[in-house]
Amino acid sequence: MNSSVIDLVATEARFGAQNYEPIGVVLSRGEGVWVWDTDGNRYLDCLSAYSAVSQGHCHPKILAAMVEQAQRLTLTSRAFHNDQLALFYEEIAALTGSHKVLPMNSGAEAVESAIKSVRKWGYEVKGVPDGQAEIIVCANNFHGRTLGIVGFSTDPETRTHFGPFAPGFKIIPFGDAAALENAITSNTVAFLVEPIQGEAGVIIPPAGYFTEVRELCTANNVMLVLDEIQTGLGRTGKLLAEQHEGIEADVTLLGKALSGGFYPVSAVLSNNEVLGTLRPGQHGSTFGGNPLACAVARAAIRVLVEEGMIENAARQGARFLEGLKDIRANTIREVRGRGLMLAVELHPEAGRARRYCEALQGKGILAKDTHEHTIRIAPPLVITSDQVDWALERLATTLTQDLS
Ligand code: IF1
Repeated sequence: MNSSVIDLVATEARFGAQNYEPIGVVLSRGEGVWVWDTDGNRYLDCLSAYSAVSQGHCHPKILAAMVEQAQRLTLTSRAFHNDQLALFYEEIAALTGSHKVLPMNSGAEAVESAIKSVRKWGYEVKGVPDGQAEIIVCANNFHGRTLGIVGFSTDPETRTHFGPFAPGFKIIPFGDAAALENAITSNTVAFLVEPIQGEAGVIIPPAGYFTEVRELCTANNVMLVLDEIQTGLGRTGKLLAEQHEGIEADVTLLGKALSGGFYPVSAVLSNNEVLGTLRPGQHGSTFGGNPLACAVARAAIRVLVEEGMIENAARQGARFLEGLKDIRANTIREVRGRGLMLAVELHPEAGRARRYCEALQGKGILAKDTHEHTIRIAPPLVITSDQVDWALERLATTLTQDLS
């Protein structure tokens, strides 16, 4: 790194809360699957900002939509109507088969809004006694960083010394339908779960799990809330990860790629019952549903569908997964994935996954480790076969090294 870049890193260290430990690269430009650092070195982005840049960096059509809207009207608050919100509602509802939409900003805000909505539905429609609503979640979940959400996290890193926490949540193992059945009571209002656990290391549940989950939720009048903030919008090779399971959630959460990485946009999508319980003044957000967010999200959804990114994710994801499975390396314990949501889990004795990510950086690939021994691989959904092969070559070289 040159001196000015070192100054940037030093300034971050001096002024910034140190809640991240970034890989040693300072990025200054992005286009498609590629990003460049301040020295002009090019990297293939295998993180996509945790699946928020699924459409590729700086997608020109999303940029154009953002610029056009930003020059006209950015924020009005929901005290007044604007000419983008209804169009966003219509397009996202048609795409996902939803009846009601609640626009928010961050993924965590969508999760918190869903928790509030299903509790309200529980009290006012299901008839759960006030203050006794229970929501079931899974161990090793990741749904965001707010106090309410980390209160039901099982990861000490995300919850230690942030208490006290809100009650009303039960934790069960992921992938175990019997555990869900045993946890449901007459006060259960919802089961909140990721279709594939991302942060936990791309954990895919057993075949048939979500079919049983859907049946149990329906039979017990429990709302199935699928957090598709990371798995949704093409990441797993289908528009929504639930489609791999042949089920439909009662409430679906979207974020990240909903804006193609240009702007924080999230949404709670539901049937009429759940979001229909909200009345004026009972929930809100300064920026939620603003015209700039809606214009960006409309463009992000449009290019995702019109440019065949979802089908490409399925095709290139299968190629990537097969290529990773073909790598013969003693360091690899397991390769997992669906679409372009992939992970390489290393044997503990191979050393920290971060060391391999640092070695990959030297070969022109940016990837992120999770939970010590797993390397996440999630490139933008616009990746080509040649780029997948280019990445596989470098991954094979790196993973056959012993960096313990
Ligand atoms: C960080 C993790 C990924 C999410 C799911 C809700 C949210 C996220 C399934 C909240 C956000 C981000 C948060 C970011 C890193 C990243 C992450 F490592 F933290 F867990 F992707 F796996 N549901 N995930 O994955 O959305 O409020 O962030 O918009 O906090 O370090 P958000």
